[in-house]
Amino acid sequence: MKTVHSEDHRLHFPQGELYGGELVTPFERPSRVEHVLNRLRDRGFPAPVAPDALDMGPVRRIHAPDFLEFLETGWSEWEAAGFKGEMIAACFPARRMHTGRPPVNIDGKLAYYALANETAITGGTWGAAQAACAVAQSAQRLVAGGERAAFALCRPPGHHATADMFGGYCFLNNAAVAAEMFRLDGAKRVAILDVDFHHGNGTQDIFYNRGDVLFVSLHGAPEHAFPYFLGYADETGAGEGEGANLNYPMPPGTAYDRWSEALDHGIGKIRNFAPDALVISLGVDAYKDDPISFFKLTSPDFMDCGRRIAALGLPTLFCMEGGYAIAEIGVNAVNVLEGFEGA
Ligand code: OKP
Ligand code: ZN
Repeated sequence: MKTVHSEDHRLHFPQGELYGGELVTPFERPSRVEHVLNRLRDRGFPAPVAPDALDMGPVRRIHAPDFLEFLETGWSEWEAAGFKGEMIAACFPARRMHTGRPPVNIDGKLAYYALANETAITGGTWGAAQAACAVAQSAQRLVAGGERAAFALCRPPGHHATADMFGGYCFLNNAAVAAEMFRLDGAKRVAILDVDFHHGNGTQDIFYNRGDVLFVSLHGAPEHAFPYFLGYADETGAGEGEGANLNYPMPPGTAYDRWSEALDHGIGKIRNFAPDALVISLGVDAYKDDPISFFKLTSPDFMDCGRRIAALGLPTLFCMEGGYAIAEIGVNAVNVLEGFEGA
């Protein structure tokens, strides 16, 4: 399996993440990628290839023009306003305050487009987000061109990003853009399976009204886990998309016995949906020692997960999402790929 990777992910590395009332070094950091690259090399995977230039066409089908403009120009507006720190939202259009009008003031704009305030924007963020999306696009083209599977080593991740909000470490929804590209390439139906510990609220929201893209997510129950307000089992899609959204929220302490039951159930739904392509939002933060998550998967479990995904027999694009047990992220992510290939 080929990997697509860009060193431009390094452009995004804020100094601070607001966590427990402290500014800490972000959990989502560049060294995550180094560990994955090292493991790929150690396990004999082909050397990663660089992506082609980002095609904004499919990005514009997923994200709103004003949001893209904010990502592109926000940092210079922030600097021009005289702010000295990184862009961290300090307020939100919360319940009963949202009238859908983006402010002109950059501090207000930041609040408008943010869905959480752990995620800072820096001068390099837009470049890195574009590179991550280009990585997903190039890997999608490999699969659309006939490869059985490809690995998009995206950083920053994407599944929390909605059409017009960033947060949860995400800016552009890489997996959603890739899924849309499969549709543009002629796939009648596409399935997205999100195995990241966190609910893929952005991906869910983007495709919620569409029947051509099935979204299946396994995640920490929203009562207990970020993003807290979405990811319940009764969110099943709307309109044309009714029945094409499937959430498997699971409680603290969930181990592979229960998690894999949900996985098999979701895989069965994907099989019935009969998609022409499969996108995996590959987060490995369901790992037992992940510092910000509460599932109990072991490293061998990830290999088994890859095996079960392979049994679908679909052209498959893996898009990297989360995973914050830095030393183990390489083993866990590559185990999914090896399980897939060995099946
Ligand atoms: C990104 B991905 C608030 C915690 C916020 C953000 C987690 C983002 C995870 N107290 N944590 O899905 O791995
Ligand atoms: Zn996650």
